[in-house]
Amino acid sequence: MDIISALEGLAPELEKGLEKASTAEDLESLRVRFLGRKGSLATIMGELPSLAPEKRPEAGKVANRVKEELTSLFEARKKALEEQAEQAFIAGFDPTLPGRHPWEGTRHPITLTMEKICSVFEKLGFDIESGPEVETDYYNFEALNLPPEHPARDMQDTLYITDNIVLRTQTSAVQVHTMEKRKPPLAVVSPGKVYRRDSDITHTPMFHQVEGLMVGDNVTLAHLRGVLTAFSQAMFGKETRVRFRPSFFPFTEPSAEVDISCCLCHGKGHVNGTPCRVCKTTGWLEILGCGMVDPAVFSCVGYPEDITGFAFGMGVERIAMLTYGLGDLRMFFENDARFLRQFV
Ligand code: 2NL
Repeated sequence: MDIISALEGLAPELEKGLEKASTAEDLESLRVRFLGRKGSLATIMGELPSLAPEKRPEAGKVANRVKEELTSLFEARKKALEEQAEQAFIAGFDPTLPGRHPWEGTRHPITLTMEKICSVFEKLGFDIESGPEVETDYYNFEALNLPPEHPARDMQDTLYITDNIVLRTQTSAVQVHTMEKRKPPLAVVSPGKVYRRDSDITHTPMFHQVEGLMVGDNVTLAHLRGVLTAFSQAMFGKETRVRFRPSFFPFTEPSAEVDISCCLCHGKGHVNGTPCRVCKTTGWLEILGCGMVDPAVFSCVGYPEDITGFAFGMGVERIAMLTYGLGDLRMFFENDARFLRQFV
């Protein structure tokens, strides 16, 4: 066969191949076969020197035209395949489907609990105050009636930064600052992070606390009971029973711990005949500590001798566990999104 008809045969042959090609890989292997360095066109062109010199220009022209033809056949098929793919995509695409929504995030259950506690006290007339997590020994201990040699300092395993500077072990220091700044009467709550040298399944070195303080002329134990009963029922439900049990804190006298009737067994100690796992059958749950502020604390901040007040403190993790019925403190600190997104 002569070179010219061999060249002319390439385009029809390619057309047949392209009809069967349906993927980019098919197209590429055809391109290599026809237009590649060792492809059909190149092979035929390799025969050119065997032609008589006067026939070569004619064959060269045909070769160039065929090359263009082959190229445009490729382009046309490529475009057709792309359009086909696009049609297939459009056919399988439902523009009325709702979009995929990214998770917006939720507030942490500890944050939610702290906000709930604070909002109850705000409605009772308390102001919210915050302060530094790094405190001097004076604000964290001494102003709260815990002098350097006081045995109660051993009760709190403190994280010291220097001999004189500590990570606060309770948020009471905020209230000492508040009393230095403001004259009575006042009512404040101080939510925030506190730190202790303690770490096991029921203790974390950092946890959250809300403390409160009300000071004025003739603030009595009756006010303490009224406010904390109202708080307990707003937090755990109107039916909640509240009891005050004598206790001891260095900064209050008298002192008490507040128990509420168990939110799982409603104070019965058992659920359907089985011992209650939340209150361990006692029917009661301790939720906070409180008392009448010791006059020594008032004298530290220069308040008049006859002023009275009450104070209280609670652990937010504990309140959150009771509110949401959780058994394991560590869940609050693992930041597993599957846990966290359940709280709104
Ligand atoms: C608890 C008990 C309590 C206070 C905190 C306080 C603050 C001032 C003066 C007097 Cl400025 N007292 N705070 C009083 C009694 C108890 O906390 O069990 N907390 C987790």
